[in-house]
Amino acid sequence: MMKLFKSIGLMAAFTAAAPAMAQDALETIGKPVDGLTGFQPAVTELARDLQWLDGWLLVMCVIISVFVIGLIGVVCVKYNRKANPTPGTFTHNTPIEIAWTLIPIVILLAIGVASLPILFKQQEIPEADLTIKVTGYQWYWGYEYVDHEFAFDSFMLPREELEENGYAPDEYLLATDTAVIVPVNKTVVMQVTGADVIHAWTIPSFGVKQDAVPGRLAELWFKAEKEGIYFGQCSELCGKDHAYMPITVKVVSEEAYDAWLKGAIDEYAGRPLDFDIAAK
Ligand SMILES: [Cu+2]
Repeated sequence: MMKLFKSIGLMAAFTAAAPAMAQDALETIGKPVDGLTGFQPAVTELARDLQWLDGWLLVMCVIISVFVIGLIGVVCVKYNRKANPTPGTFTHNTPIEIAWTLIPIVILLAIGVASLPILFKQQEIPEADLTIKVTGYQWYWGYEYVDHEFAFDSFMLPREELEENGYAPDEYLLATDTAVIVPVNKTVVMQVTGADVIHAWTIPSFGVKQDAVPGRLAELWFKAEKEGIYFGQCSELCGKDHAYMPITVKVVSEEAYDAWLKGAIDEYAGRPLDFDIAAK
């Protein structure tokens, strides 16, 4: 009974505010924070993988850099004109040549073995629970929930409209009037294209970024594991308002998603919800 009341309440709340859903209890997770460096929190397996890969590559870079700088130091000290007045005249050293051929091969293998499976995981698109087509325009994003045949556009909110839409003042340049709403722990496939010039769709916390190229339909996928609000920004220079076409994604519970979907279908005119996304 409690559950019924809860879902009726949720439905009412989400239906009333379908186009610009209020924040409710959703936590803002994926956004840039002043003064911080590093990655935004990872909420998908893809993002965790690529952040791990970044760490692994950093380890390799540090080892190589320390080694090379150390060698330069040794040469400067030991083989300067004062310390070594008569330079050697030999041109070959077989052991060293074997070493500087084999060691880079091992390094490249260590990088390749670590990175290729991660790349393939991103590029091999799994079966979708939900498919959304996103189109980049100068200068906003259009979203089409292809399973439900409705679509809406998403524009950046001006500073003075942030508060009424439930966003904090520092979310200017990130928050949009409509958000992409997706259910938590579901595989979402985004079909990405551009209408005029090349844009790029990204959500850093999901570990996804894809160029939106006119005339091509690229795909990316993610499975967000944490409810919350996530932001991204167009990531391919696309003209004068490139900086003003951000991306807002809200990852919500399945009940909240279903409730939003009903409202959104009414609002944006599509066929009625005639299937259960959980059963798909
Ligand atoms: Cu752009």
